[in-house]
Amino acid sequence: MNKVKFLTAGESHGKALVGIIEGMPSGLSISSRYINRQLSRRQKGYGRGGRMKIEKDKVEILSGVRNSETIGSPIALTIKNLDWKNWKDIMSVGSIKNANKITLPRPGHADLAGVKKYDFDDIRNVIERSSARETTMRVALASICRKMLEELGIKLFSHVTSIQNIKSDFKLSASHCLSMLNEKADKSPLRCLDEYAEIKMIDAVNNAKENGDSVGGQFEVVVSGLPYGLGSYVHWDRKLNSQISKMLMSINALKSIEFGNMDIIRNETGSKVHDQMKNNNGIIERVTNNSGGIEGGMSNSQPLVLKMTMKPLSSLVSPLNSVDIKTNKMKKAHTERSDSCAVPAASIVAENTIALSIANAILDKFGGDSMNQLKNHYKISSKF
Ligand code: EPS
Repeated sequence: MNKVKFLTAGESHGKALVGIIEGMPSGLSISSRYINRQLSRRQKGYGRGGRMKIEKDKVEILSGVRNSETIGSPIALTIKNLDWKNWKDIMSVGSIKNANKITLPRPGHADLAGVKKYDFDDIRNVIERSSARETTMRVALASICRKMLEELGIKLFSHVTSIQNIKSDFKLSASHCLSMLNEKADKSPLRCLDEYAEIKMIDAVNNAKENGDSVGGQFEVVVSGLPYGLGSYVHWDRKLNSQISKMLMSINALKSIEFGNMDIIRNETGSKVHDQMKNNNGIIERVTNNSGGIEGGMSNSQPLVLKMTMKPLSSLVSPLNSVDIKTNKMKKAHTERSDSCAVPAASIVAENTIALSIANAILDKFGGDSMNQLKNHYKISSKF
């Protein structure tokens, strides 16, 4: 079942991030340039704070790749944290003299539950690993799966659909070219394809920033070119939507995931919701795609469409009320440099991270230790 396994490590302001992925077939062409492209897409987005001016995320491939191709062994990656030079003392692996302990938990963050869980008296220990910096390595690992999917003709796309309460009017249709849309979204400040809504969204980000506040929002992820039958209707944990949900809901600050056209699913009767079929020269086609490409826990060869909601980030320049974990006195929460909006970055994280789930489901169904074997199995079986 779990063909693709991965692990990430590294603190936000530590020396480096590291990651290992295993289960990838041999013979997949991959380069640090390809991975770096996804890393640089993740770093963009209006509303990012000072940190992204410091970091220039670049991966080093340590193992599992030879002569520009995977060789079937675990692939190990590392990405330096350039900001580490400013944090060497605070993040020292050796003993730290005069540690300035953080004792005022930020509401909404992992701080309070984290210190209680691990018996810490310094919230810094929680801040470092609960930071979304971890998603940098996740994107790097996932981009290797993305490359595998691309070689099978599977494409990934995402765009921001709302910031705070401002909604994009852009509606995706079957005639859209996803690669072109991705390029367009990459060039826009908030990855939004409705330029009029985006102006208001930017105002909302500016307003939040001026007030020491933050904004969340929603984004859509689309995967096209999927065959029938990824996932399962037989076992709960093999359903494609459950595998994807588990993977994507682990992204920092994400609060909801919805598959398909929820405006219709929530508000209409069954006869309007379910996607009717037609025979187009022996090929079964659908009139609509309200199901978002998943029926009964399996891909149904329609584009997979899902939406996710990100909460406003909880590191606030104008902090909320908190209680000191050392003295029990009520005070304002700890303030930490942060982003006022990270929805565009989260959309890139989800767009790449979903490749880990889809690659896993592909390898589970079609199998193969090399790309040649996988492509042969895929060519024969994905027709049916
Ligand atoms: C983050 C806080 C900010 C973000 C960071 C996630 O970092 P810092 O505390 O160093 O200013 O910039 O995101 C990244 C470093 C990144 O690579 O996305 C947090 O609290 O989660």
